[in-house]
Amino acid sequence: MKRALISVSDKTGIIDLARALHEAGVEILSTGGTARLLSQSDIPVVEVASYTGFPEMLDGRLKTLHPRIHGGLLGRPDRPDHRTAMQDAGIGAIDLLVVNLYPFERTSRDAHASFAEVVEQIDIGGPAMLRSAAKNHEHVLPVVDSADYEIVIEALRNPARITPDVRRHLASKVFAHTARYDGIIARYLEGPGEADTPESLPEVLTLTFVKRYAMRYGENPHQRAAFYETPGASPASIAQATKIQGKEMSFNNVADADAALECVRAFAEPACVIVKHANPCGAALGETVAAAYDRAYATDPTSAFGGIIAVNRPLDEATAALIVGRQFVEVIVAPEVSAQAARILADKPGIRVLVVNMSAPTHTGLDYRRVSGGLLVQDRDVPEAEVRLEPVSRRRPTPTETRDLVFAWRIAQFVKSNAIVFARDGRTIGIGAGQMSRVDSARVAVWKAQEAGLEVKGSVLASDAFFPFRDGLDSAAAAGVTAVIQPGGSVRDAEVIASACEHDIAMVFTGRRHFRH
Ligand code: 93A
Repeated sequence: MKRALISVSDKTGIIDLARALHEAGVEILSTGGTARLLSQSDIPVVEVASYTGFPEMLDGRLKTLHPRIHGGLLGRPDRPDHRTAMQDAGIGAIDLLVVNLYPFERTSRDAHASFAEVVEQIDIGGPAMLRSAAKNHEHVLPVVDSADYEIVIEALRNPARITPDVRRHLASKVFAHTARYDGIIARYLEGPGEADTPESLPEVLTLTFVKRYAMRYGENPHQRAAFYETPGASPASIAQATKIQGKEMSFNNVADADAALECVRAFAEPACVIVKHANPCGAALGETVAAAYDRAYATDPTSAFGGIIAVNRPLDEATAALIVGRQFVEVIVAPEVSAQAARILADKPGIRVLVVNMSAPTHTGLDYRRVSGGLLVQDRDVPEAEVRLEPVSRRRPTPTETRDLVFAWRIAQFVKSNAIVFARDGRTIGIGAGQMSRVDSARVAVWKAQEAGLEVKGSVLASDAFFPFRDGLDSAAAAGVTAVIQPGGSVRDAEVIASACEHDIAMVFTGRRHFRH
């Protein structure tokens, strides 16, 4: 190793590496800020500007984009024609490249940074050099991660350690890194609102997800698993949640916490949603978070055991005390946790507590489901900002019924199909999930309400899809339901509406279906 180029924004560990290189007789080329730091540490460096004879200019946008640099990274010393061309042009080979990039991601998340400031953090020269070196990895060692400085120091002692596999690994890391970097920039520039039409979905889909952490196992212990993050994911997403205490998140924990988070953030009022096996098993609004939790829990205390609890207001002392005093809980999700609540939870160190920014816009974009040999892609089913309520029955819902209908509808969206939700006074009374027939879901919901000692009579009902026949409405009437919300759109809507009118049920159509599988 004769010549190295070092250009880093994050200067962690760089002095030790540069010193080791210098002591091994390696010439160090470096850009402005990095060169200054190394010189101050008495490590001799040659500034790239003096090496190329071309000054850094345009506010640093042009530092290393020069043939003497890229020729040195791309030229193949094993090829006589390359050697001659390089000699003729006065280009010397560079054997090691150490680069990390402008902190675009951090800056883009900084609420105080202007658009121009964020754009200025798009690194051009760094990725260009990294890609040149990684392409030519047989001859140039490309290092983008400070965790790999140790490999370089090892190589100085024992060059045989740098096997072709190590070189390929480092090159692969570079391309994964620059792909992620570009993905974050693309996301940022695209902005939050994606107005994709089915035709505008891409012909070829290349997805870049970055491993956030490995999990002990997947849905079941024999399945391997890891959590991958979308580059530039919304701060409101489960991927950006901060765990303030608790055991490792499991695969099912993440999936259920995501469902609970998405459901609870659909409400403007203080709300609590308890999720078990991907379905809400209780949900409620309340004057306070504690009241909302207490009422949500009452829907189905048996299922709430070992569940995931999400609230959309700061978790306070009263709620934390109520939860830990009463039930086993896997995960709590909240926008904030008060100091007193944190102290109470700390007594149960196993409980995973996630803090998520719930005021940031919910993420739209696409939804993916793997099927054998392919991928199903669709828009995410984002909750309606305003639920359309088209009255279709003779009797119109009262204001109280309307409030409960909208509440039940928002919950039904997050219940696996077929979904039936009974609700009253801003709380779920019974939830029927995941049955193959709508009538069975309704039966399950009635039965669960009875189990919990809650009165179905006088409640409202939400159905995630239309009633295909009037029998569904007839049995709702028999259970004592006073109002119904459903999408409408069945060929037998007239019969279903007739049933509602006969039973004096107030029925509204939303015009939108919420299947969830
Ligand atoms: O603005 S740039 O895209 N133009 C360049 O030519 C260039 N070359 C290296 N940024 C460029 N760099 C980046 O500068 C590196 O990727 C590194 O992050 C940073 C190091 O600058 P300094 O040594 O002045 O602190």
